Amino acid sequence: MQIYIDGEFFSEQEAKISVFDHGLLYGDGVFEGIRFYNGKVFCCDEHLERLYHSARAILLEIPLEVEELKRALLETVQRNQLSDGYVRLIITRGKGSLGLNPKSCPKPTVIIIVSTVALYPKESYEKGLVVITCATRRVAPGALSPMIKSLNYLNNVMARLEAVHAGADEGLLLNEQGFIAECTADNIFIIKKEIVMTPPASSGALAGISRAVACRLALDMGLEVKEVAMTCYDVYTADECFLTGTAAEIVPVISLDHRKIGSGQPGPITKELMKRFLELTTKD
Ligand code: PXG
Repeated sequence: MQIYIDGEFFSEQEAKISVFDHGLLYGDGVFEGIRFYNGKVFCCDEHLERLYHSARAILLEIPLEVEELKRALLETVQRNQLSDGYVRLIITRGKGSLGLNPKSCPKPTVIIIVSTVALYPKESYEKGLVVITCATRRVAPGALSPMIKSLNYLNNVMARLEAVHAGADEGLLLNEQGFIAECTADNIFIIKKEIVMTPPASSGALAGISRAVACRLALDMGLEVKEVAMTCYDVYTADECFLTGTAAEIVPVISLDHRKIGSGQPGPITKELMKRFLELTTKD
């Protein structure tokens, strides 16, 4: 593996950053998880735009113009000679002193890692996921905006642990008001009477890039698509449910809190969306 750090390439063994990097010390930084299919980076411009917005929101100036960063990303992908995989683009606050003031960090660290992608097992796509509602609430927008894809994932990690301990495949996070925000690294959708619905960003959801793709595909199918604040009741009584995310793509959900959703099998609209998503990522 060839890993990019601040303009240079290193082997996996040689790729190292300082223990004084505030990305490590404070989770001070932002990232993107991006896929490439057949050597082509999927939704590259959308991911870069979100990265620059996340950085701007935390007053972190990425030391490269967007086109320069894009070139570095494409070069890292090419050097790794994988046709399908995953890119982790990370910008940390950089090396500083102990003490959380970012002013002690003169230069952000730019890291690009290319790897094979760890997906849900194939059977999850055929059988669907078992999801539980977590007691851990999604971090409140007033504490840290869930729109920022930051290096602070402890909230999500705690929720994922709850799901693991419960023997579930994924965990659903509610916001402080009890409305559904998202899963630990995926957005959630339900379908009811052929209307495709997903929580708005204001409920605590990340503006997912796969979420936007799924909305577009649903519109192409002639379906109505709505952003609506929803509670667990809406999922329990939905006809279908699925998750979207860069790693997961589109994956069906068959139960929430041990209650069957719809027929308890991946639904027909979900399956059609999965098929169309696959077409999108396999076309050249
Ligand atoms: N919500 C959260 C909290 C996420 O972290 C999504 C929704 C889906 O967004 P996209 O833009 O991917 O459709 C995410 C995405 C990883 C990893 O390595 C995490 C994500 C994406 C890729 C890799 O854990 N999270």
